[in-house]
Amino acid sequence: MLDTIEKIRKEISDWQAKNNDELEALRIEYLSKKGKVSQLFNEFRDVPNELKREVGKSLNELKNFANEELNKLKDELSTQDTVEANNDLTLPPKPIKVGTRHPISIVRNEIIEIFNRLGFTVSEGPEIEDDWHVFSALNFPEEHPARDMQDTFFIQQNPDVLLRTHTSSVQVHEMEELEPPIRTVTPGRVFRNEAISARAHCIFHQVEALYIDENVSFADLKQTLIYFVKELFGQDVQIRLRPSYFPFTEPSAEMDISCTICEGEGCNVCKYTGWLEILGCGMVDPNVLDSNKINSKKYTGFALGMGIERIAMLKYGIKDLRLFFENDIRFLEQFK
Ligand code: 2NL
Repeated sequence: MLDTIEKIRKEISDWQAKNNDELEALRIEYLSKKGKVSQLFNEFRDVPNELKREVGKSLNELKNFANEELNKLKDELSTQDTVEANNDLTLPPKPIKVGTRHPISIVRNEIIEIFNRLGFTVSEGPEIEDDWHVFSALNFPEEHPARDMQDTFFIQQNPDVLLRTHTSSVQVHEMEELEPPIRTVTPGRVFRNEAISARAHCIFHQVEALYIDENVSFADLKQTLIYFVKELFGQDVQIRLRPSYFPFTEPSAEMDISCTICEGEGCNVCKYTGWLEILGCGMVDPNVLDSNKINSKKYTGFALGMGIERIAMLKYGIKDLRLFFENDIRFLEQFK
């Protein structure tokens, strides 16, 4: 009996199968009810008692070995299958999972395109700046609170190296390099030393627009604003301007649009006022023009700036600004 077991074990180690049919034939020949291995189990009854232990053990090992070899061959055949399948150029391709645009990029691109249509060209500049481009050239007095360490990120060793707090610094570069007429739109990342919450982040995104030429008036600003919001939020949207203050514009205003959620009826998004604050704007302060060697007797200009996160929150009904920075695929996939 032990000899037969050894003989069959040798046969099994020589097993080969070119396809599943051959594999199945082997299984039937050895492991089916009437197969060679099962047959040995039947003969086990006649083994003398004193040998039963040893033979039984070998028999079990043989059966396990046969099953292992069978599985091994099965695995080999299935990898062969996939190799052959991959070589079949007529098969349809596996779909490639593509990403989606970030909502901030979508809104930024929409805003830029609207200003492009009005003849504004995109300008970009450094995120690491000096005091002149962020504050002094923009008419911020020496003691202005925005210069405070509390609001602005400075480099410890050198207070003249800081992260820009607004994209106006890029427009200072533009004024340095270009002669009017200047018509530029500036998207970019900005940095403020703020505690992170649902409504504020230390990193966020702005778009600013600047137009300098002879005879640019507040009426030009207003017409630009009306065109802009109607393109972005729809033709039915209303605007209102409230007087405001910025160091770099005079006069300055903040612009509200009629609430896109309740259309002015009053809801919790507009805090029952019917209006949503969208952007700040104004006529470029003559001091800013003169600081940048643009003759303020000859030229005037308007400028405006907005936070992209805020616009995206209103457009998509997003309640927590931190979602923009987490890059959770389940959030990002919703914007196509
Ligand atoms: C806001 C308000 C504003 C500007 C940005 C600007 C730039 C230059 C000269 C004058 Cl170079 N003004 N930019 C003007 C008014 C408002 O932004 O609330 N931004 C989020």
